[in-house]
Amino acid sequence: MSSAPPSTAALLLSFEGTEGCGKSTQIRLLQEYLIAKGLRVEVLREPGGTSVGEAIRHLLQHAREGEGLVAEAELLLFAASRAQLIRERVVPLLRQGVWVILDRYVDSTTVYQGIGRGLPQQTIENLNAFASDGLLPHLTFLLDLEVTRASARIEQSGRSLDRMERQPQSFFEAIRAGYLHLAETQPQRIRRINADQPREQVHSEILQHLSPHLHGASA
Ligand code: Z5A
Repeated sequence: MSSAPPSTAALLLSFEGTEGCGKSTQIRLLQEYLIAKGLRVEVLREPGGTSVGEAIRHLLQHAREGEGLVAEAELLLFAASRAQLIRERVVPLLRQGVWVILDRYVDSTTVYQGIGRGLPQQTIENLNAFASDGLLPHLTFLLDLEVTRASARIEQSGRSLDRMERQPQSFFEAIRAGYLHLAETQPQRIRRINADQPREQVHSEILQHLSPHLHGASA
C-alpha cells in the first residue's frame, strides 16, 4: 500500500496510539493551529466519520449486539467503515484542498486486529489496501504512552469503557509494542511522539515533525 493522496496541496495526517494517549487533545490543538494559518482542515474519526461509519462505530463499541462479534467480523466492520469514509469524505476533501486529520486509520487495524486479535497480517494488509484504496497518510503521529499511564488518564476523565476498551492490560501492552514496531519499520511516515509530557510540549513536537511539510502550504 503506497499511493500518494490525490492532492499536491492538502495533506492527509493520522493520529494513532493506545486509548487515552491524548489523540483527541492533540488533534484539536493541531486543527486550531492549522486553521490559524489559514488552512482548511477537517477532522474525521475511525470508525465513523460518515452516517454509515457512525452506525458501524455504535455496533462495534456500544451496542449490545456487538458483544457477540467474532474477530473476523470485527475486522470487516472496521474495513467497511473505512471504505465508506475514504470514498465519501477523505478523497473529495483532499481534492478540494482541505487538509484531513484522521483519528485512527489503517495502523489501528494492523495492531488491534492483527496483533490484539491475532488475525493473519497478510489478510489485514490486503484488506487495509482495499478499504483505503491504497491511500496512506503523508504523516502519522504515534502518541506513545505507557499503558498504565493511559489507563490512569481515562480513569481520571471519569468516562465509562466501551467494548473495545474492556480488554486486559496485556492486550494493550501488545498493542503498544505493535505500534512501536510499526514506527521503527516505517520511520518516514510514522513519527513516534512521547505522549508522557504536558499537552503543549507534545503539540510542539508534532509541529516540529510537520514543519517541513508546512513550508509554502496555503488554503
Ligand atoms: N479500533 C480497532 O480496533 N481497529 C481499527 O481499525 C480502528 C479502531 C480504526 C476506537 O476508539 C477503538 O476502535 C479503539 C481502537 C479500535 N479501541 N480500543 N480499545 P475511540 O476512538 O473511541 O477512542 P480512543 O481512540 O481509544 O481514544 P480516547 O480514549 O478517546 O483517547 P484519546 O483521544 O487518545 O485521548 P484524549 O481524549 O485526548 O485524552 C484522554 C484524557 O487524558 C483526557 O482526559 C485528556 O484531558 C487527558 N490528557 C490528554 N493529554 C494529556 C497530557 N499531555 N497530559 C495529561 N493528561 C492528558
